[in-house]
Amino acid sequence: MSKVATSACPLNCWDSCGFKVTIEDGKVLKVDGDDSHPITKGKICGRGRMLADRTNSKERLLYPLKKVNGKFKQISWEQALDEISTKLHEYKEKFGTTSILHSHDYANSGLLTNLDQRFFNAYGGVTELTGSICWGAGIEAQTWDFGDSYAHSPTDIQHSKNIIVWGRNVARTNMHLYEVLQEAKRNGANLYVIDPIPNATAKIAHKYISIKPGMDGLLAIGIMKELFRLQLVDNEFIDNFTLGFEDLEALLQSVTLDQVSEMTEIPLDIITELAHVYGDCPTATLLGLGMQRYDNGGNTIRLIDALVAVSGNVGIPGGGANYGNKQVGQSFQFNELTLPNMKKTSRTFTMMKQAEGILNAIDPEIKMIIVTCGNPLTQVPDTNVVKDAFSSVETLVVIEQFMTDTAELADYVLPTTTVFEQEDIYYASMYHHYANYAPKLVDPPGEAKSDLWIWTQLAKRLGFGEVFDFTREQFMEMSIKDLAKNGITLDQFKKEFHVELPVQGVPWEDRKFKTPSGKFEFTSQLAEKKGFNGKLTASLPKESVWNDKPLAEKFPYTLLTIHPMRSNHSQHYHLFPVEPKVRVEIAENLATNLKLKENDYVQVWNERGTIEGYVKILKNAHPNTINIDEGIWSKYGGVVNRLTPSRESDNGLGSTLYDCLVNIKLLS
Ligand SMILES: Nc1nc2c(c(=O)[nH]1)N[C@H]1C(S)=C(S)[C@@H](COP(=O)(O)OP(=O)(O)OC[C@H]3O[C@@H](n4cnc5c(=O)[nH]c(N)nc54)[C@H](O)[C@@H]3O)O[C@H]1N2
Ligand SMILES: Nc1nc2c(c(=O)[nH]1)N[C@H]1C(S)=C(S)[C@@H](COP(=O)(O)OP(=O)(O)OC[C@H]3O[C@@H](n4cnc5c(=O)[nH]c(N)nc54)[C@H](O)[C@@H]3O)O[C@H]1N2
Ligand code: SF4
Ligand SMILES: [Mo]
Repeated sequence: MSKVATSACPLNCWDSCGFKVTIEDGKVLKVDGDDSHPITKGKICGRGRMLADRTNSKERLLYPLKKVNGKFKQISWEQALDEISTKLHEYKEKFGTTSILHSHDYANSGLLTNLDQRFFNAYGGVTELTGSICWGAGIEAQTWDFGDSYAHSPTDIQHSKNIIVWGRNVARTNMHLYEVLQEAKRNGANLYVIDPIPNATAKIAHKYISIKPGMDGLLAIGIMKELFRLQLVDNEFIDNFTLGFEDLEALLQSVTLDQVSEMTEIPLDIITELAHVYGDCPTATLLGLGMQRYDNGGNTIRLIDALVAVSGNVGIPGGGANYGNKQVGQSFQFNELTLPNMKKTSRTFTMMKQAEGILNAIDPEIKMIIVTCGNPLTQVPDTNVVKDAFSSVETLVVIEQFMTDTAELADYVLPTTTVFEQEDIYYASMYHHYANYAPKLVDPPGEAKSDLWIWTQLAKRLGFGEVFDFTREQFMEMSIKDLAKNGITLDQFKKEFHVELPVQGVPWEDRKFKTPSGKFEFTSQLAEKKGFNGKLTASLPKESVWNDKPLAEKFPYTLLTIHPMRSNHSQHYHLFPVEPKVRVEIAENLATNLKLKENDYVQVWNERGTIEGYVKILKNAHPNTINIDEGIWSKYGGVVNRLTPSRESDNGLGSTLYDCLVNIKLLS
């Protein structure tokens, strides 16, 4: 007899879907959408469905493994935990706790996943990662401008007259927004897509605007110039609720419209048209993460924020500079969960430069790395250096479900559970404001254990077992404690499975911003306090003809490495029925100029590395642009991050993954 249970998607994604999971004989048979979820409404993507295959896969890690003479050998949990805790104890005694690096990303959006931080804090504080490869620059940009990064609720978009999807690959990465866009179109809204690649969302847009990668800030400058010329700005908002307008004005005067058009490679009339669109409020701007993965990424998002502000689209229904929605995560009690006060010492490396951090660390050197919820060997830029770094330490421990590129390098691999094998509450601070409860549905295979069980066992052996002397239920209670004043309880989560969090649907409606001045800041006081120049600039990508001509002559094409359709980063490729291949997607002008045909085998390279793959011609993609989807494992020929730079963006310790010049040639 099969039964259907309610669950939730744990993947790092905009949508945070509700699931219905069919279970038979203690096994997950299939994963479908939960019709009753108010936002995701019964629809899920293939990555969500494939979580059944991930859970049942024969390739699951089932036992603790230890590398002996270069080969993995199965060991007992007892041995693994004893040996790892002994090392943690010895390293602490000899070199101090910061000789341990905790390398992680956000592969699981469960609240209790954060308990890894609780472990490392109680241990005394380790070397931690700061910043974010994912969205760091944009979050910092919005923090400088508004005081935080808040988005409008998904339903608010039905108030928009115009919608600009700016560097977000909605149909692929944020599927429920795609449906909302179609509905808004049916209700009469006009849809514009600005992107170097004419993605599936561009196909349903009234207008697709092809832009040279990394030039969006300049485009925003051009649109603002036209808004002022056409007198379509909101003077009341500028006069009463903003700071630093004179600096913005001076910047707008320093660039001509012809320069904007020439450098963004967008015709003048389109810039004017976009000014009319922004002036015709309410216009919603839906920002993606693509255009902030450049050296000038933070400034880009700030210029678009400024455009949204001067056009009067801040704090009104149907408007907004919608990027992250940090109000969602702010609903939970992370301090109680992670106990930052227990940390006695700490050191930080940035996520981007973790490899350099490891290789250059002195006093103490990094002796041990523990990896959770991340696969740095495929996902962190400049893979060749990452590999050197992760190979250089005495002890590498990876907590994983599968033998990933990172796990392959490990000294100890500890098998962990999937979403259906443990209870948790899931949320995403990206799009909607519902958190989802997922109970434990099946037993884990082999000896796989939850991450929490592993921390609990290690904590006991290290003498701080009491810090983990709570049940999952108690930890969940702890994380939602503050929501009690809104009448939200764990019982409600367990009964209803998705709970609406008390956040604002139209942020900044009261025109009270969380910046130091309380205003929207064109010139950021917070930035200045942190030692940056708080003014907006007309900065350009680093790997560009303007900033590095010799490099641009040697490597004339921009390489994007956007998120794959059917995999969440590196998590699904190995489950595809047909083995994945590296697809090198090229703009048509490259095919013509270099005489490349569909399926030709090519090499793409720069000074950091090289990759080979099969040509796919991208019709209407911006000239001189190449894309190779990120996430493919090295065994399938992938790891495109061998080519990407590990520089940090202009603010927020974000990434510069797409600020990457390459060359390409036909092989054989
Ligand atoms: N299928 C799938 N969905 C996912 C994920 C996944 O791996 N697979 N990952 C999830 C995660 S962690 C994240 S962070 C989100 C990311 O979600 P998105 O922000 O939608 O995804 P990205 O792949 O980062 O790229 C977004 C778009 O930016 C465009 N772009 C690149 N450079 C520029 C530029 O200079 N200017 C402009 N205007 N556009 C540019 C790309 O062409 C692409 O269409 O997706 C989430 N959803
Ligand atoms: N070139 C390029 N690189 C990129 C990007 C890009 O656009 N281009 N995007 C960047 C972005 S936006 C992001 S968010 C990062 C994502 O980077 P990662 O989060 O490192 O990527 P994932 O492939 O999701 O790998 C996470 C690993 O965590 C494991 N895992 C899943 N659930 C759990 C769990 O509950 N416990 C434990 N211990 N492990 C678990 C999975 O098996 C998987 O191997 O990649 C970044 N890298
Ligand atoms: S990956 Fe995203 S869209 Fe797909 S099921 Fe999970 S939350 Fe939903
Ligand atoms: Mo991400």
